[in-house]
Amino acid sequence: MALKASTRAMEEWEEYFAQNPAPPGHSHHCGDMEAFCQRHVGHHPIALVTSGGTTVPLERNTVRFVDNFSAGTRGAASTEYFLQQGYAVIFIHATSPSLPSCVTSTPGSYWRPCRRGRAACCSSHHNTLARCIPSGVSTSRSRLGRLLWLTFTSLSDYLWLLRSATQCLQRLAPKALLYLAAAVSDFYIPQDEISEHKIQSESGPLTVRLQLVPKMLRPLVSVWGPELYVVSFKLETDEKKLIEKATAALRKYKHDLVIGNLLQTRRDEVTLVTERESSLLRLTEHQKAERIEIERLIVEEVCSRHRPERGHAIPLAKLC
Ligand code: 9Z3
Repeated sequence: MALKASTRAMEEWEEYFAQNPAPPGHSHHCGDMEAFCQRHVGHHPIALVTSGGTTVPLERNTVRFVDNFSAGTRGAASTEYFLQQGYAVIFIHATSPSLPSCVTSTPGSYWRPCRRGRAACCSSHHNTLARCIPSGVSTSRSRLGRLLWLTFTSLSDYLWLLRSATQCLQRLAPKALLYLAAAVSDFYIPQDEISEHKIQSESGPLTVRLQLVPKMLRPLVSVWGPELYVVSFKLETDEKKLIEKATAALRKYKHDLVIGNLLQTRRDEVTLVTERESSLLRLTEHQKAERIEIERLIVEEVCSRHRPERGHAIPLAKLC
């Protein structure tokens, strides 16, 4: 019997990956993630933490780009608290092209102090200065051995890493979770519309038409990592929209938890939205005086809900 060729139309997210090639060094990053997961399987639960804002280039030889706001604090601080909770962490974070590169002749990675009394992680391997992470970070060997950090700049770099990391962690389910704190662009310029060279100002004011990025949470939950515990963040600036939008995201993508936050108050309070309830997590005045970070409360809450030692219950909706 002759095999019938597949006539299935490509999903939008598949087209995105077909049109936007993997960034240089991607297979190397995949190898790092595979090795990291192999090392920790059976010993530690693993969290993937994404952090920082993606950029969308306006030119292929990029001089200008559109950025998503994020200082990277949520992801960096949360990483530290996941480590404290005994998780191994793949920390995927934005690197700013404006930061100086951190070149060291010493192989491997190390910690060193940087601005604002915080500590920065540097890696000769990735040759970049990473985002700051909270002071008090342990330099103990065991903790560093539980951290793998990889960097991205553009939206496309981020999505390639996200997909590969999710597929890698799926093999460790239910002992792995995704904690998606990166601020990811909803808009981009497709490859066939992007200017090759620097856009010239002689032609007058610039009009840019950005297309919608396919919603990647959909394949992430249903195809790449169906058995993973998935936490996404919803960022709004209008208080009236927050819960409604967070609930809508949860219903649409059928993952485990949406953490809603307002740009203005994100350091002090967040709302946890699940299928069953929504609950406010807010720092008390006493906690603020004690300099307790909201990320500590968030991560403790996420870990108690994930409960990797028992395996989290997969919502029925995910299995349908
Ligand atoms: C967040 O909401 C993060 O909590 C923040 C953290 C970016 C506000 P900072 O880095 O701030 O500490 O300065 N991330 C937003 C994730 C995101 O882009 N979500 C999408 C959306 O809101 C849906 S997946 O539409």
